[in-house]
Amino acid sequence: MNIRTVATKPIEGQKPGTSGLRKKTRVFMQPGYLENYVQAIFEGVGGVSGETLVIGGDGRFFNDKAIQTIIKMAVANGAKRLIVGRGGLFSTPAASNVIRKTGAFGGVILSASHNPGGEDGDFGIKFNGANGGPAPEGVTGEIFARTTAIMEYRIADVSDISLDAIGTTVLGNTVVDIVDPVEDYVSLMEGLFDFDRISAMFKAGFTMRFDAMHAATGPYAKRILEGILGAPAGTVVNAVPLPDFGGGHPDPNPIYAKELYDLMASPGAPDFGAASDGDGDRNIVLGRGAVVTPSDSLAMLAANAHLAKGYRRGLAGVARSMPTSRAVDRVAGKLGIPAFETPTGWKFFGNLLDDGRITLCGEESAGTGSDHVREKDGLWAVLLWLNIIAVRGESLADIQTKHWAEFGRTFYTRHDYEAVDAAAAEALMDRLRGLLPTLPGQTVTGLTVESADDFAYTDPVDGSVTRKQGIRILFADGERLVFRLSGTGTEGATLRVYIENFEPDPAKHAVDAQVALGPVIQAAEALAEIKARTGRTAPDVVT
Ligand code: VG1
Ligand code: CO
Repeated sequence: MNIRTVATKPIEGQKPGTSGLRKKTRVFMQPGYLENYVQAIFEGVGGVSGETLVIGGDGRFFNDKAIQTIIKMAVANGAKRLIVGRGGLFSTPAASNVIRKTGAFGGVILSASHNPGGEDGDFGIKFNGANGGPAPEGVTGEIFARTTAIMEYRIADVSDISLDAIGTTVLGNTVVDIVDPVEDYVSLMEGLFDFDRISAMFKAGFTMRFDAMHAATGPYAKRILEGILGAPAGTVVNAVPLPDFGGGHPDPNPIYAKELYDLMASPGAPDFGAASDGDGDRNIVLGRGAVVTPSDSLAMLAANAHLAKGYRRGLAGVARSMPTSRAVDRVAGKLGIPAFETPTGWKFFGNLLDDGRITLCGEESAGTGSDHVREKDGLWAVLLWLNIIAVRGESLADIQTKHWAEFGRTFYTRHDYEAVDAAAAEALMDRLRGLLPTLPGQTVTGLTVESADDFAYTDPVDGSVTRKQGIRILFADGERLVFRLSGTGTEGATLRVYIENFEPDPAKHAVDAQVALGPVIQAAEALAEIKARTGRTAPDVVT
């Protein structure tokens, strides 16, 4: 077998963001671009010679071609064993599980998550380490450093291997195993949840719709919900992963999963609705006539997790990303367990999970997970919800109303301004940063600022410090505003404004969040001058 060393040169713009490297698919398809980054990964993680790697992605356009290239490069870089999901598919949480279960050195996961796919869409790649989680900052920094100095990459001259049949191929010194991507994940879920109780609930007539959005979760949801738990055929819709996600945008938000939201608000709504994103790590859950924010979902899961067999002993602690609402903190307070606040991005939960300090964690962006893997896990969250509903015998709407009555309601919304001029967005953030010292004590559209800072995080396990993670403004009456720029967008900049207010009085809970948060939304505009500085009159996406 011939191994080629190909001369190359550093390519600009390969700095990893919140979740690996994300670019337009056509950028990744440029000759040598993917190869450059993959070589930088292999070197940045200290070499893969003699190691086992898990490889798979969400099935989007270019997934199959990229996997062939990565296999050939892993062979050329001396990998001992490659575990590849059949068809090149792995949901992100399933890949995390396989890395952990097989004791692999790490994995290469191909996905741009909830971003649209296709030749004109987005593509992404990231490295997960031996714990199954996204590489921490130190490692992504090393990888980036390699991209700025790389002069050559290595690739084996072998023909493509078939990804469609389960089996083993030997390429030089490397064993390539094509495996069923669903099997191990199913047994993990069986160990965590009371499948008999959930199937009894379906048998008794409980109805649900799961929208897989033509993305990675389809085969997992079909096998577990319909195949094992006995939900009627047709419960899982859009279950076949497609390279362009059926032309849709695999983001389970009210805009892109509108059909599901409309169904759940209609008279013919099933008992429960759920959807996941492109790579299967996000989830959204809906009740008949009830919308649940991801922040509230995290809080309610924390309050009820002990009802499922895998969490019967209770939780060691919980964590949320800084912009996630503080609803879960109130649950932790009542349970007497620690609550951690981390920067945005799942990699920051890794040390807390590995060290046993937390059991459950989540983000406002529709991500919830636990110590069972090192990624957020969409289907896991749906199964935990089903388990809780089966045990409590109550509707999601009732569980939510009771939760708010017990803990108070944290009204929450996120306003996104997408594809904003990057310089204008940076200038807006810089100006806010400059204002920070002057804000405490000031009154903004009737709200008094209590404190204001640019969030910095010191990892309690390894002491590493991460700065500039978002502008955080707390007001005297429990309102909070957070401003940050997205690290996953591929066009211009995306400004995210996170808006929240706590309301203890149950008599004031049955109000639309946009209405309840009106004054805080006004304060955001007054402080950041979003309209004037971005030229936008309204957010592109409201969640
Ligand atoms: C967004 C979310 C963040 C999430 C990240 C990856 O990042 O806000 O919470 O961790 O996407 O999600 P940003 O930087 O655009 O705000 V996904 O489902 O990659 O895996
Ligand atoms: Co995702």
